[in-house]
Amino acid sequence: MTKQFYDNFNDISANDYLPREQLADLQLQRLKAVVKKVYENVELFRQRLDEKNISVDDIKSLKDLAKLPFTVKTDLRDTYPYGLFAEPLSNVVRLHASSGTTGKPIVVGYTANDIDTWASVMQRSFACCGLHLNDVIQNAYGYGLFTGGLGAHYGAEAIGATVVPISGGNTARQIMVMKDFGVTAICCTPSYFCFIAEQCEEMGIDMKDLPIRAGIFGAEPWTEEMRIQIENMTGVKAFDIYGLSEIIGPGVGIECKEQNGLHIFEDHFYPEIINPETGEVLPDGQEGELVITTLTKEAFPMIRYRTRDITSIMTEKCSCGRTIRKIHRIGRRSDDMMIIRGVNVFPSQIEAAILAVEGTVPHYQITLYSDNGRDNIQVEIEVTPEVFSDKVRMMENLQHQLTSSIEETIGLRVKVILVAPHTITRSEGKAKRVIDNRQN
Ligand code: DLL
Repeated sequence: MTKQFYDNFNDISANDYLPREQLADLQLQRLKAVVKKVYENVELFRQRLDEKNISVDDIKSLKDLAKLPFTVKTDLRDTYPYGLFAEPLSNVVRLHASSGTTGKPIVVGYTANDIDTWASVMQRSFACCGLHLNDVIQNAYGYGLFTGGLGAHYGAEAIGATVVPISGGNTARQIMVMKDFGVTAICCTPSYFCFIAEQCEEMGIDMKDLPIRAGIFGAEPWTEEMRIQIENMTGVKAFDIYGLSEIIGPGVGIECKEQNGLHIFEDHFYPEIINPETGEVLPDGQEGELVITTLTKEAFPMIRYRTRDITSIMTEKCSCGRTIRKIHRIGRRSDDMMIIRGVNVFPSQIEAAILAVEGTVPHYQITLYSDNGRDNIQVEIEVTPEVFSDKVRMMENLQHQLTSSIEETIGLRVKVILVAPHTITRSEGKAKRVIDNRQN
């Protein structure tokens, strides 16, 4: 299968470069087919379309998509586990699940064709950031119900690269493998990569001396400041990859060599940006909630899925030549927002403010607490061993700079605590940046 995919590679990636009208024709044709499929096979979608008195014949242009109802996360929970599947389980060859914060996970299914589609968008993702069959890809996304591991695995094989399926964790072994196997690219969360880089440094290994040249980082929000730190520290070019289980897993979008916005594989995933309050579709360039419709999924098609991820569709053409549109990096989710004394704050703003200050390392923990009924933010920030010496003046100075940097960014004065190296819990997957200790 691997070789065959690689031979077909030009055909598969051709959809990255279609003239826009041709892409729109393809999208419309696929949209009609997917709406027909969900109407015929998924009770919830049929009920909702009937309630709105909409039939497949009402979809005459891509604009008509706006007539269709949204799908939200609770729809997936309410129909747990298989209620939104559009294929019988006998046609489903794989299940994945996303744990979420409370209760039951959401379960997603794939037919054999869906697995091929996924491998193909991941293959296009790797190609987009310059990987090819000579690469040795260390896949440190978790294998299992999480989509990261197997999603990246199939794509890496499809491109003909050599895959090291190491999964997350066991950082010392990750470093040994990276060094001994001649790894040229790594896939993991950006926070886990920071941990690996730190361990490397402590073992006296300079990543800049190793052949590793690219990192495919995603599954959690991260900032431009984090990219700069990673690239400067390790010499690894850091690419942002986006995806979510409900749509397919990783491979919904990725950065190209420009590293400025993520191309969405629009022939499979139709993006819209809406005003999260009113549901109104916003024009390209305006920020809002990303809504995605899958155009080709068989087992688990999604119509207008509200991702809660906040971004905008970029209006400028990309110099890489791809015609598929780009979104700005996802810095926040609508449900990430902390409201502190009436001010809206996102964790990514705090990360950007910390990393903008020279001498910081990307390990921090945000804690919300209440003090006499008033909400407050505490940010523990690790400092380098050099700073965490007995030079009290240096520490005081840094603490002051960090407090000001955060205050300038979010408009609130927070409690900054500088902590010793290795105090903050490291993540091997998605980092938990915020702990909420407020009494309700
Ligand atoms: O995290 C899929 C994935 C795996 C993406 C590996 C990239 C790499 P879920 O666990 O369902 O799926 O979580 C999806 O994670 O709605 C975003 O809020 C967030 N997310 C994913 N990628 C990014 C990114 C996988 N590059 C949720 N930047 C999404 C910011 C991201 N947030």
